[in-house]
Amino acid sequence: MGLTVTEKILKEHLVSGKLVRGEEIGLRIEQTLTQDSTGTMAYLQFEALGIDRVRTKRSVAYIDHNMLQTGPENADDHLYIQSVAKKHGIYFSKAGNGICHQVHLERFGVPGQTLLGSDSHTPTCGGLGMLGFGAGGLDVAVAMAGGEYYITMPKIVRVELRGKLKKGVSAKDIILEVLRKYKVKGGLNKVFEYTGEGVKYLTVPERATITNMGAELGATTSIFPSDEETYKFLKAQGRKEDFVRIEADEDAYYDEEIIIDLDKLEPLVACPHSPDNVVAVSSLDRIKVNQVAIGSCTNSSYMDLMKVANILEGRTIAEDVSLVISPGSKQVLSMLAANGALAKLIAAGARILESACGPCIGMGQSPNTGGVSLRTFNRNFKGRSGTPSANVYLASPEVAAVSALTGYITDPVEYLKDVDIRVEMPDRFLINDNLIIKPAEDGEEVEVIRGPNIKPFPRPKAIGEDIQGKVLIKVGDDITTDHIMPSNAKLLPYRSNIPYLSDYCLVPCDPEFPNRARKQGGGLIIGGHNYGQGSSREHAALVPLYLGIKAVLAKSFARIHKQNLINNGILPLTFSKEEDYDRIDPYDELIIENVLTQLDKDTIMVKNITKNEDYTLLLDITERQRNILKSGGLLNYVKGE
Ligand code: MIC
Ligand code: SF4
Repeated sequence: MGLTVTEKILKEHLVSGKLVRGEEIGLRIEQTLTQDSTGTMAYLQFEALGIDRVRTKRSVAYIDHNMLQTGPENADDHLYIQSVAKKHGIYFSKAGNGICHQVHLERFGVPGQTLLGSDSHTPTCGGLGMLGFGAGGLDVAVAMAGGEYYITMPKIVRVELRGKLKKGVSAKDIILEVLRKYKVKGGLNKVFEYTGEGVKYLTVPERATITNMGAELGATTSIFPSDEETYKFLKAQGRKEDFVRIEADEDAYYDEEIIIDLDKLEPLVACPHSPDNVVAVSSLDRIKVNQVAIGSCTNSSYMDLMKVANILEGRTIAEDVSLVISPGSKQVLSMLAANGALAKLIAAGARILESACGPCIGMGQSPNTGGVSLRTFNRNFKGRSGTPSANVYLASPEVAAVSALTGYITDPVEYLKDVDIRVEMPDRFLINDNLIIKPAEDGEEVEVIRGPNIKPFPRPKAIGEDIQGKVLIKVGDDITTDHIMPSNAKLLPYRSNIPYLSDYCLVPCDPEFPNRARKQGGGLIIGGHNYGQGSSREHAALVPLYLGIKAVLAKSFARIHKQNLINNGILPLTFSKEEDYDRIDPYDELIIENVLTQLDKDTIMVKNITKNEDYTLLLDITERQRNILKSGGLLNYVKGE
């Protein structure tokens, strides 16, 4: 039996386990990336591991999230990351160089290699045939120290792309179509591998849009083959020596298969407040937009923004629309500046933001109260824009640009009939890596600079005899890490200050939660399906840990968050009978007796003291994960403490 692209790369990097669906496998990680809002914590954890030099082929620390610098905290964190990177052998991409995933695709990604990043959109590099995984900071710290990264051997979904996209329809519509079919939890423990004749018509940046937003499926990762287009892209980035061809064998086995007819695809839009709430743009009523935001790691490439410039050229945005554009990288911005496209965008009325995440993570540009914001981003969770009452829609650059002109969400196909929006892949991108700082040859002399905002992170205690506590909150399905540990312009500067963040834990679900948790001296959380979807931020586990949360009982968990809970010594338990979820109420007193003994079993007995009931919950984790829990978290486990 032949192999898929995914299996070929997994096989090359397999350190432990067998490539059998559902089994745990350990992988050798060649590259890592961090960004600043998860990076401070990841490097504090790396330091705690006591390793001098990273043991990866390439590790890069990016500054792209915390860019507003409304106080000294962000700049202090940047200095910390820059100095710690220099000391330990990590490349440092300075503020202004761009969004981690865009820059990594341009300058570092290598087909066939493995990449672990402390950001959920690390699969972006799957666009050039690299196997990228998002993970919590501690997993990335361990990988930097040379440790393997563990995943459940995923099922592999073949996404066959047939035909060719018509004008006005783009890569974003392909991933929105996959999201429409699979929904935000449909990708759990699956890799989405793209094949078919349609692949050859997609450039690497377009492929990266698709693999990037594959994160919203809850997938382990997404990947394209490495072919002529990949070669073209790497050559244009001055990196043709990084090219290797990787294609699936003819007789490769896939667990599932979907076919997307690109010729039939229409412009799509994800409606509030979930990336899988997808409908055809043409089916919408006339929805007036207040803001259009173009950028983010999903759609901020040179090709995307050139298309936007071609659409906006010689036109003016609608009177009531604010159009903000954040180019994905310094490379993109400099190329737009050099060829005059930037002037076209500005002339049409666009507000140009710096090359960073910006509005995507609520760092500025929050919409007006009750406003409609149309964004080329990947997430539209309620409140993420910084305006809880805003309605955020997600769509392609074509839909965004045309809608900015008309003032309402518009299907671009008809509008663009006579507009030439073609963009050729450049033969050579503008390469200037002067914002990428190399690490010191010998880091011993480098002093690590720690600002006053950098506080020690909480360490779990080894698990005791019993876990007893009150149910502090009961939430429904699809709770995101943005609910558990919100991020916005006011909170993001405190990513290295867990005590400060703890005042905001789960506040979007219940403003009283932090106080209650403190008053009760900790307790338990009850969740629905897909608990912890979205961001990889470990803070969504560290902050509950700080507040004394010992276990989360949910109908199901998102992959990265479940691992983050385990890494921080919190039990992720799933209901064996969903009705039990209905039986438990907030303030019920629960007890898990003899936890250490129970940890060796797949089922855990939970007693409801208040209601005098017993429930059987599943502890669906591996032997290794059980040992991590017994040690009181991953850090203790790898240090043998
Ligand atoms: C996001 O898009 O939610 C983030 C902000 O990039 C996060 C990382 C973080 O919370 O810092 C992610 O996707 O992992
Ligand atoms: Fe940044 Fe948004 Fe991408 Fe997260 S999804 S890395 S916040 S641009």
